[in-house]
Amino acid sequence: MFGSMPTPFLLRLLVLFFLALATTSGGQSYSNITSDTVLTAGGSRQSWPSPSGDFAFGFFPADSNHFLLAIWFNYTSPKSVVWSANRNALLASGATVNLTADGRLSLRDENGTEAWTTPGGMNAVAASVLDTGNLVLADATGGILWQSFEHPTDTLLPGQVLPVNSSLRSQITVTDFSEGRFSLVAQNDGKLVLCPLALPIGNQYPAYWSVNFSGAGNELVYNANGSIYYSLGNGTTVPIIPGLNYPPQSVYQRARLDPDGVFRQYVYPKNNSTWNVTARVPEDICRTLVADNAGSGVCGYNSYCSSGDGQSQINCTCLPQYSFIDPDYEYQGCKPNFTQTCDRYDPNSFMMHPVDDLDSWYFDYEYYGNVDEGRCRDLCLGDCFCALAVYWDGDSNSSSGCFKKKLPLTYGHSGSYVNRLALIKVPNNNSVLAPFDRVLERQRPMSVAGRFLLGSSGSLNLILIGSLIAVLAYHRRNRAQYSVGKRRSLEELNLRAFSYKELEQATKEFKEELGRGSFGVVYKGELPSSSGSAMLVAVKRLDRLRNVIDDDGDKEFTNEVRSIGKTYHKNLVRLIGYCHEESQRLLVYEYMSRGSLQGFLFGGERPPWEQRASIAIGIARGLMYLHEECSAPIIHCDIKPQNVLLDDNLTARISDFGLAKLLRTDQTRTNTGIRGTRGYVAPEWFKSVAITKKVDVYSFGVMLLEIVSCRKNLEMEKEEVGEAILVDWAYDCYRDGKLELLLRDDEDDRQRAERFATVALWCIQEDPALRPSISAVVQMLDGAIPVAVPPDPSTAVSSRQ
Ligand SMILES: *[C@@H]1O[C@H](CO)[C@@H](O)[C@H](O)[C@H]1NC(C)=O
Ligand SMILES: *[C@@H]1O[C@H](CO)[C@@H](O)[C@H](O)[C@H]1NC(C)=O
Ligand SMILES: *[C@@H]1O[C@H](CO)[C@@H](O)[C@H](O)[C@H]1NC(C)=O
Ligand SMILES: *[C@@H]1O[C@H](CO)[C@@H](O)[C@H](O)[C@H]1NC(C)=O
Ligand SMILES: *[C@@H]1O[C@H](CO)[C@@H](O)[C@H](O)[C@H]1NC(C)=O
Ligand SMILES: *[C@@H]1O[C@H](CO)[C@@H](O)[C@H](O)[C@H]1NC(C)=O
Ligand SMILES: *[C@@H]1O[C@H](CO)[C@@H](O)[C@H](O)[C@H]1NC(C)=O
Ligand SMILES: *[C@@H]1O[C@H](CO)[C@@H](O)[C@H](O)[C@H]1NC(C)=O
Ligand SMILES: *[C@@H]1O[C@H](CO)[C@@H](O)[C@H](O)[C@H]1NC(C)=O
Ligand SMILES: *[C@@H]1O[C@H](CO)[C@@H](O)[C@H](O)[C@H]1NC(C)=O
Ligand SMILES: *[C@@H]1O[C@H](CO)[C@@H](O)[C@H](O)[C@H]1NC(C)=O
Ligand SMILES: CC(=O)N[C@H]1CO[C@H](CO)[C@@H](O)[C@@H]1O
Repeated sequence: MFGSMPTPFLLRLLVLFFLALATTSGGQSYSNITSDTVLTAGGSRQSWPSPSGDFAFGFFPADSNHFLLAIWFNYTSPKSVVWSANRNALLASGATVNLTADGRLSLRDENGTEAWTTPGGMNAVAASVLDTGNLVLADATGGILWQSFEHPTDTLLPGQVLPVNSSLRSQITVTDFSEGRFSLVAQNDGKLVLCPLALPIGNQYPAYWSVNFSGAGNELVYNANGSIYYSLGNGTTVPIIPGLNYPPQSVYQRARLDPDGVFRQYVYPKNNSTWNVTARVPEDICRTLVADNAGSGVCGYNSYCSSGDGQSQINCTCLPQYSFIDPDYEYQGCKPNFTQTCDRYDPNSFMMHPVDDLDSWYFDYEYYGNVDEGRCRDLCLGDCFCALAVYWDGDSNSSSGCFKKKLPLTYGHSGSYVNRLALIKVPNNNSVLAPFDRVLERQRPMSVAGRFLLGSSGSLNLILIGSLIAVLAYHRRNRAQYSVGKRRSLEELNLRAFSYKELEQATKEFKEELGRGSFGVVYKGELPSSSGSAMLVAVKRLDRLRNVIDDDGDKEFTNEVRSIGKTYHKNLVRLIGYCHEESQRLLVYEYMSRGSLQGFLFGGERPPWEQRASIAIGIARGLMYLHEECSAPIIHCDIKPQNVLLDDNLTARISDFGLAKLLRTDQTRTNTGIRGTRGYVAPEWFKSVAITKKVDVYSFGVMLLEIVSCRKNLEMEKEEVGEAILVDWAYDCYRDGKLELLLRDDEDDRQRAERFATVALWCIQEDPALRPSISAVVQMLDGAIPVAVPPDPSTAVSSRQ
């Protein structure tokens, strides 16, 4: 806030401010937006101009139906946003902004819920956007109470200052305004740093560029003549960007921390041209941003960075035969579109694709000196772990060398300065792709996605979310292939297509919420039926699918609904119908009166063993149907008690299957379901091994332990350290012959309870090859086949690998 700023800063700001005001707008008072004016997104009055019209403030169309409350250059082409209030949560048309009676600028969504506001207690009487691009709130005497210049997003304008403890944050991609991966921070210790951030948490990695002066009162200043400098508290200035070769009045200018982590200054001559880059920091981010254990680099994994002429954003390119996981979010990296496994590895199926001047940092695992290029190529080709070799010629100072590298590739960079030859392993013909694709049709393992993410350290959530996205992106493609030539209409499957209106009525305008999952909110509804009695339903509103709304997404939705609709089993929640209208996507399911297994197990008293046992078997049967019996096998990917519902008869019904494929990149930032799922996730998500149906077996095993013990898989408040993690404790109990600690009072059927616990220990083997298939699980639970003594889940390794 203004009042808390150090005095010299306040003075400087005021001086800059009044100078700018005097030169551009003749010192008038700011009276444009008063308390009786309302701007409406999509309405007739959406924005206000600055006096000269150079800037506008109001609702900026961020995409076809979403708006950003923003300030932008209104004469440039394209119009460039310089500040925004709601970059992480765009609003739909009908949103409003006005100056409230108590003097706040208040942004409300289309339902009138406040989405953003300036602080209360200021009693501003007017707001105005100035010709500097600054939005100010003023009191009756013209005194400034609040200004957007003090709350920058990713852009600085002439006259603007970045004081201690403030920062710029880049947007995530050129087209997506939400908070991205880089920050320019004027640190409290006096340094000015550019840092990468670990998404989605946003914690700061080490700086890749910095101005190292300690001391108080340092700040970054953008002078009206176009120079940008770091002003030290003792009066010294450290130049960062020198200034323009243009008369300042003839150009628009701005400096922005771009999505690729480069702080660039742009000018736009007013005689209508384009934004040109005049200076940038750092000079070449592909060479500068390197740090061990700090993410993938500017570009994502398995991708490489090149800076081009410096005018545009840096360029990320996938390795040959690799493709972007999501072309709209290139930073998420690339996946190989082939597999390489050590199981029956055949070097003759591969070749080495040479790319000049390409290298990557880290993940070297073998080095050979004094070898020639041919030898380097053969060393990688013969090694089933090797994804890439980097070779360089010797010279008078050093000998030639060869590095073997494994996936994922990090900090890939390319440019004439590199002087190394990358040899990339790719399939040499269709011999690898063809059988693989056939396998995909039958069982769809997700090996590629799993292997490109190595979860050595760092944020578990990040990796988890990343892998999920990778898997789903991959999965999605397979589904598309799968359904070619199977064009059947949804109606043929007895699925009912509802209109949005019908569902709105059925749910009484989405009044009663039944729960929230990773895909959206579930509401209770009541459908009129021909017999006169009403039928209860659960209506799931898929609200996290913003990006899916395009042609591709439409087809995808239809495909997924079709595949879900084809499933029919007494242990699955049945899909009754769907709604697919404009941007609305809803699914209508049978209503499950007894809620979720989560509530059943942990909601109160320990339920009787008999009920729990039949629920466990029911879930296993439902899963067996998904994996092995339905026409298009489905890996659930998110088996957990919240996703198992119970009907009137306490029959277990698996829900949310088949939905994983609809999940898209929006999830990276908005998903909260993932976190809750953590304890159920199989370890191979974090390793470079294939992701198969066995991930569901693992999750089922964790849940089975919860069912037999009636406790959650993580109980951090447990006094005994050894008991906090159920899967570890369960094995300890088993090994020590003390399963009664786990099973407690289930005396009457102790033998069966112990068998269930033992089956669970097989399911949670870290090595997926040791886990039984779900059909074997069903047989063991039924007592049809004996259960062997399980090895320690965390140490055993199968002999097959
Ligand atoms: C805003 O105020 C200025 C100065 O009072 C005036 O010239 C301009 O027309 C006003 N803009 C609008 C949209 O009323
Ligand atoms: C911005 O420019 C457009 C023309 O490109 C114009 O229609 C609109 O009125 C301007 N907005 C403001 C707030 O002046
Ligand atoms: C501003 O908008 C809010 C919500 O739309 C409304 O309650 C309030 O009365 C408006 N303020 C003025 C001064 O019109
Ligand atoms: C506004 O209300 C409608 C109807 O209840 C709802 O669909 C929509 O999601 C709400 N909008 C926001 C931004 O909450
Ligand atoms: C910056 O933030 C730190 C920690 O919050 C605080 O101790 C310090 O006083 C702040 N410095 C300034 C100049 O506001
Ligand atoms: C600033 O200090 C960091 C280490 O603290 C160093 O890596 C960096 O090169 C320094 N930057 C400059 C411009 O001296
Ligand atoms: C201000 O501080 C910087 C770094 O501490 C130093 O290099 C510079 O000489 C100082 N300037 C003055 C005028 O004392
Ligand atoms: C711009 O202004 C700054 C500070 O007044 C000054 O140091 C710099 O030399 C000026 N640059 C140009 C190109 O005029
Ligand atoms: C902007 O860049 C383009 C291409 O790099 C160049 O042709 C043009 O002259 C530049 N314009 C200005 C005003 O510098
Ligand atoms: C990006 O790099 C690729 C490969 O080096 C090149 O084909 C492409 O033209 C580059 N694109 C741009 C915009 O520089
Ligand atoms: C594999 O990637 C290449 C691009 O490197 C692409 O041309 C090819 O079509 C892809 N193959 C498959 C099966 O997706
Ligand atoms: C010199 C020139 O062509 N100026 C035009 C630039 O564009 C704005 C609006 O886009 C026009 O109003 C100017 O006349």
